Amino acid sequence: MNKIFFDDLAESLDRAFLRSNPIKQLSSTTPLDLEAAYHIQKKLIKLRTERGESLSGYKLGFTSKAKMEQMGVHELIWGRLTDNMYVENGGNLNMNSFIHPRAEPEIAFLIGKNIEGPVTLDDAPGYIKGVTSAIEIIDSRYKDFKFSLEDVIADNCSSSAYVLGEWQSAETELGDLTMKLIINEETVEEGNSNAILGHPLNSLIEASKILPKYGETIGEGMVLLAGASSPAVYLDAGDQLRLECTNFNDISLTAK
Ligand code: OOG
Ligand code: MG
Repeated sequence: MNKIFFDDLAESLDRAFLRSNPIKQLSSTTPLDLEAAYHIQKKLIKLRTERGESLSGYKLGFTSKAKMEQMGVHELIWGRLTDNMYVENGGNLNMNSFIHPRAEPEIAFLIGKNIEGPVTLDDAPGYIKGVTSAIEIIDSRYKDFKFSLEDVIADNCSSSAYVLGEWQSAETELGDLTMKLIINEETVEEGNSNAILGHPLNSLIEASKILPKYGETIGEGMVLLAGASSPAVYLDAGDQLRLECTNFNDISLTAK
């Protein structure tokens, strides 16, 4: 693998992010494999941490059929979250900092103990300090929000912002929750939390198997996003966004 060449590709994705100006898919000119794609993602996040951001957690993507079908990618992917991506519940999303942002409903875990290897369903509660519903804002740095599996991994799985509800006890039931995404008082997507790998807890189990293989620890205090239960929805300036999820208080966000 030509690391210097792939580092340059990370820089072009970073520029697209900084200028809110999309680029052509990397795969349209460069053959990429998974190793190269995750290498580019790592470098992309390094560029951000060198500017002062810090790693705040991880996310899984394509953990539901609805998302796989919407984007035409059928494999589980993972990306990194930074503190700069966090937006407070009830806050504003500055649309100028994005290219073509979309919102999607998620479940989030607050990690209570370092995850450094596979965790079983029985052990999982010992690693979870809290759970909540969440809204993820994804934004592709590629034109028309189109990409291959490798492109989207390189682009940090379209991660761009996340809003968390109030953390609740790790014992809160996460299965079979109705998750309604409401924009300007109209329900635009309604999903069920079991669409996420059968049960959102399975996302934590999958993350515990995959991330340590890449040398990543899902550290105590970090956030893990389980992946969306229904397709993502484009946002426009002025949109009032709300997530209603069984067992959790509503979350809201205004696109400015
Ligand atoms: C990739 C990110 C997928 C999810 O929850 O499935 C994702 C994308 O759809 O652009 O975050
Ligand atoms: Mg997501």
